[in-house]
Amino acid sequence: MTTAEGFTKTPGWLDFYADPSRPRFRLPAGAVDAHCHVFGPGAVFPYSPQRKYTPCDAPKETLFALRDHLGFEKNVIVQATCHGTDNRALVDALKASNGRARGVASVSPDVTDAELQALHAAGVRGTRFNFVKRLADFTPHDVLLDIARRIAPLGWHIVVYFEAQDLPELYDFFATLPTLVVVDHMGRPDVTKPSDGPEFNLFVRLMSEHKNVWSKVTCPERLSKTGPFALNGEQRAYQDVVPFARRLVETFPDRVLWGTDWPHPNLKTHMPDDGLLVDYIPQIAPTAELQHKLLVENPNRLYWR
Ligand code: 0GY
Repeated sequence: MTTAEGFTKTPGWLDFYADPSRPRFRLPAGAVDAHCHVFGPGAVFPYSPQRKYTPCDAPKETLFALRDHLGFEKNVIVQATCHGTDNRALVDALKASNGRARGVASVSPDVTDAELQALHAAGVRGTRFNFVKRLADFTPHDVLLDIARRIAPLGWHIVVYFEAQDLPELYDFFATLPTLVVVDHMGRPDVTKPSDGPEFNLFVRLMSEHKNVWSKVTCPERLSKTGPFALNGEQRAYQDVVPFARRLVETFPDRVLWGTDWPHPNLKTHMPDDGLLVDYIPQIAPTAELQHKLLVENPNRLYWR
């Protein structure tokens, strides 16, 4: 479909779930959706000329309505690659949130101190480095380290997105980063492999050896091979991802975050019901104490201190 503004969605692009269910799991007061995005609208905030995909518009008003529908108090909005290092849509959403959203921006090496200060004033608390090859072009590590040194004095952290097979070559670079480091989607494990096997053990080792590394236990819908229902039809969502997320929540209860990933970019076959995603949480954080840390204490400590 071509929008009036001339942006044509990537073929096969799945729009976000139009009518999400109301979760049966009641989120604790103060819960934060700590990974979500805004896209455009393209007519107001054009997509980056360097983007690898063109999404549907997913504006702030829809995100805030979803927040209220699901029972979250606040959002952490993460700059997506389709907006490149133009953070205007993000900043617009942060300013409209009345303090109920913080942001993670993408910045280029030539960002000025004044621009960083303006982002901070709008509510940005981190920057994102993307190592997923289908989403971002390679940036030399020394350039990223320069950015890291620039944002460190602001108290920001670095969000990193990569796939599990690339962790061996990225491990030492991550270990040199001078800030807190937050990993998207558990470093995208291959969930057909064992959750206590060598691949995921390396990720657990990264978090064990480096106490500045946190993880989002997000995106079961992106990682799952079994899908939203277990193979026997039982209504327990994304069960093949549960052992991975639960291992992190139970091993590092003070360094995990959860978010919806709305509007779920680049899913090709299955668009999750966001209400069902919230109902997945008790499977990976089975006690009220773990749920409170995951959903309330940890994100508030990181983004609203
Ligand atoms: C996510 C996942 C994806 C996309 C992006 O910035 C992005 O474009 O993060 C993906 O395609 O796996 O977390 O939104």
